[in-house]
Amino acid sequence: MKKTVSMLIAMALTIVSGPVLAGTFGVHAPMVRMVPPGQTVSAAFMILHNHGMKERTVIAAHSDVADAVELHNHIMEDGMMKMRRVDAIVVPGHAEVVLKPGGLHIMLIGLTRSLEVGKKVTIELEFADGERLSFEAPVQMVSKEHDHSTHDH
Ligand SMILES: [Cu+2]
Repeated sequence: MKKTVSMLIAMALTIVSGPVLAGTFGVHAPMVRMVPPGQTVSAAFMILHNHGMKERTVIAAHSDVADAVELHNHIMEDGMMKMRRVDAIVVPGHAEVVLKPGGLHIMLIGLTRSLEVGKKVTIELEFADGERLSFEAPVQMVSKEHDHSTHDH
């Protein structure tokens, strides 16, 4: 019992003093959509996992692979799926938000280099509290048809 209590205290101390992002926020299975040479836009997908209790808000994303990087979502409008820029992606405490084709995604506009399968793209997430989280996302084939799958199910 005493051991458990001290362990809990140690854990609590780690959470408070340690790097917040590394400890409580994870990016899983990041990927960037492969696009043929000449195409100027692509998108990045991933799972954002908030292991902490506090809500985390992604307000921007950055990458040197594109001139502009925007947070996007797909919404239904007049019976049509449309892509829209969003100001933020909120990840509630102890929750996951999935960025996937047909849903939330990170839009890469004005590609500065070709995206060949297997290449890695560095992406940085910027949070509302000013923190930043950088990670590498491999370029992968993501089928276009998949874009509508979330809608059909
Ligand atoms: Cu988009």
